[in-house]
Amino acid sequence: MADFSELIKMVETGKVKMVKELVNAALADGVEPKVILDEGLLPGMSNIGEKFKNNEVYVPEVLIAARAMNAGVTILKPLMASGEIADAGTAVIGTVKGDLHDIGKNLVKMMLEGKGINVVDLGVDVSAEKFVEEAIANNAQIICCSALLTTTMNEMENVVKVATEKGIRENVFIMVGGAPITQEYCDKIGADCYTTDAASASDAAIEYLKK
Ligand code: B1M
Repeated sequence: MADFSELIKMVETGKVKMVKELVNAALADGVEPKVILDEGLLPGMSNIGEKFKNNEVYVPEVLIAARAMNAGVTILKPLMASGEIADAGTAVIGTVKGDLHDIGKNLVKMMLEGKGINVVDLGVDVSAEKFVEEAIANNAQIICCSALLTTTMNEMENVVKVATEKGIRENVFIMVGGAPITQEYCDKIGADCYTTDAASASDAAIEYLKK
């Protein structure tokens, strides 16, 4: 069995060049791309997620680790069958209508990808209708809404309403988060899950997909 400890460390510490070299070396040794992904790249990202959750590292460290993981994924992607690279499930993610803050949303996206979830990033200023249309178009099991403004967070309630109107409410897990969001708010609007940080969001998402 290949030893991925070095690759895991290089992802965690954001060493893009070393990650590329180690991924290429593993491929040259005949290791399956999916094994490199599951046992080298994803655990590296998962480790940094745990540290981030425990305030042992901060946003910049997560961003550089994600960049390193993506450098490895870019090498593996063309070598893997479609669906193999992120087969845990699909989530659509965005920052709600009227809101342009995307740093937290991008962190949640990276953590979800770090769990092997396929993420469709709708960007910022996303209307409730767009969240639901894209969830349907991409057969997503999860909708992730981020909001940083008290003036925009109410669009999350519309996401729940539109999902109900379009008949997908029972089949989609609606996750909400961002600085002004609370568990109480999540319950009030009838969303499924509130988490305080990106790593916890990815834990909750993968737990839901495994059920
Ligand atoms: Co603005 N901004 N901003 N801002 N901004 C805040 C949010 C604010 C609290 C600052 C303040 O007044 N103290 C305030 C909001 C007040 C309120 O509504 N209560 C504010 C304001 C008022 C504004 C403007 C209105 C300012 C103006 O123009 N007068 C304006 C609004 C523009 C708009 O969106 N329409 C504005 C603009 C901007 C910038 C463009 C300059 C910039 C955004 C750049 C960008 O995102 N690309 C900006 C920034 C950077 C901030 C602060 C300083 C930092 C936000 C941030 O990125 N934090 C912020 C003050 C602060 O928080 N100290 C502030 C880091 C990020 C990692 O945290 O996004 O909370 P966060 O994500 C966390 C969790 O919340 C969670 O995970 C992350 C951690 O792991 N999380 C989720 C997030 N989404 C989740 C989803 C989940 C689960 C967890 O499940 C789906």
